Amino acid sequence: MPKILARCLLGLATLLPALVMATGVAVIPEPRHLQLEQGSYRLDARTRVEAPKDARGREIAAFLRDAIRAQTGIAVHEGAGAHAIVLKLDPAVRGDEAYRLEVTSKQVTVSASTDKGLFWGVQTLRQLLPLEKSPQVEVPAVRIEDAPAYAWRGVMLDVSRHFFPVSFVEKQLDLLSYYKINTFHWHLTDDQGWRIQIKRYPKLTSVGAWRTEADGTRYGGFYTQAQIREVVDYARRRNITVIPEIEMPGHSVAAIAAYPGLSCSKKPVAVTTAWGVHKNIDCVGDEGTFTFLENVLDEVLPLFPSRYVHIGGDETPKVAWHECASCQALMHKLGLKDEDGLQSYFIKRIQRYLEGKGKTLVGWDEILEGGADTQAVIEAWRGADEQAKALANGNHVVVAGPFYIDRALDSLTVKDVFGTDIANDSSPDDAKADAAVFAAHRPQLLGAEAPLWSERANPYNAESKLYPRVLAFAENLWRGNAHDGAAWADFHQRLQAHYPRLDAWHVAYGPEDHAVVK
Ligand code: TNX
Repeated sequence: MPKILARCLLGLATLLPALVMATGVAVIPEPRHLQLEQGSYRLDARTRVEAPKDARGREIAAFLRDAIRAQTGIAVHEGAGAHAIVLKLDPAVRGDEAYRLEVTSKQVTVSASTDKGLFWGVQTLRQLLPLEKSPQVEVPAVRIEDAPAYAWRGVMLDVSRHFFPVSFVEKQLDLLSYYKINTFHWHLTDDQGWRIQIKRYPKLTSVGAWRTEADGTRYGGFYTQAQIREVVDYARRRNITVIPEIEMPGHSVAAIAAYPGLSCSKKPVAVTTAWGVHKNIDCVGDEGTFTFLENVLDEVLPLFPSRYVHIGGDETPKVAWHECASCQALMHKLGLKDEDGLQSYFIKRIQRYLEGKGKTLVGWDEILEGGADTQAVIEAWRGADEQAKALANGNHVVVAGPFYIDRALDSLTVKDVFGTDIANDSSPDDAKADAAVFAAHRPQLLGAEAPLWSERANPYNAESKLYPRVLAFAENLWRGNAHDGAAWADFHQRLQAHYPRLDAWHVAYGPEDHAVVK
């Protein structure tokens, strides 16, 4: 049975709620307040888009006009007048990303106190437009007041284990932005490939971006700095901040393959094809390592306006440092008691360097080992204990662990992603102790990220892992409340209305989990 037909039958069987059926209003993430009104707005060639006259205002208006044209075929022009779509800055709409959207039979108004809010209002408006090519379409009359619960709503893409071309990345940015994801974490380096051009160290890409697979084929790729700039700007236009990740001191085999002097042994190695954790890491006892990394960061930072820079810091076995004379000498000189202390020294030194350039360091939760500076943002991936530790230490935290969308669809269901409440510890064991910490440190919780690690993901199957789970993730973070059964049923109904949109964009989304399809 064709997928579409199966879905229709399923939809009928479970009875779409009256709202979705009658009006076609199915916004994801669900707005905080949505009031359906009588009537509709007729959008046709007479429609004009009026926007703030500054550069960003015009850009947002142009984005909306392009989107309307792509979806309906209607060419709307810039300009004022009766029957317009008006985008306006209004300080009364409080909140960094908040917006108000009013659709009446006479006019559409998007108001916000920031460009960000205006843009999200536009994205909601796009979801209200019917998916039909026609010289005139009806937009249902609504009144929406909306704002997100969490400021950091991110998706991470690992482009090292498998490489993803710019066209793929940009298509995902379109989709993520449609669902109000505002952060794209770009995992640009790892053991199996270095993917960002660094002009001072050309071997990082001539050597580090390529590996020889078991069957003898050469696999790899990288982005030039011009391509990186293009993607960062593409994201900016869609309200998405791109955060680069340059892994250190672990997950660095590709860099060491290019420049063996980075390691403690200084021995030549190949870019690895083996997944997992590698013992060959950047040498902390060699000043040259810091010179190298600072020079790399000097080229990376100007490409990314983001305040945040991710330096990895995960899965760093310290045997190489244990066996290295200069590392041990440094450890004693600094009065550190073990290699965890050395790691902490390493991370703090890089952090100071970044802070000197006005940046905030982000690292995986292993950077807590040996002690982390409170100004670092911790990305918690190993569980509630680490999340609690980071919060108790005073750090800002981004939660990743429950949202590993590289996992198989039956081990992390759409419903799991939807239902995880990052502000509460759901692990059964020591939940009580952590719950108190979670509650006491709630303001330090910035939000969450869904990482797509790519050992088993590539441009051909990645969309089936990302979607529809990203839609559930986006709603979880935008709404930020604990989700009961009714909320899930409601989301699931709205989700059905999004498949035709994803189809229209040729998104190769995956199936829902068994529990839902049954
Ligand atoms: C652990 S999560 C890693 C990654 C792997 C992932 C999945 C994290 C910070 N490190 O290097 O890709 O597991 O295998």
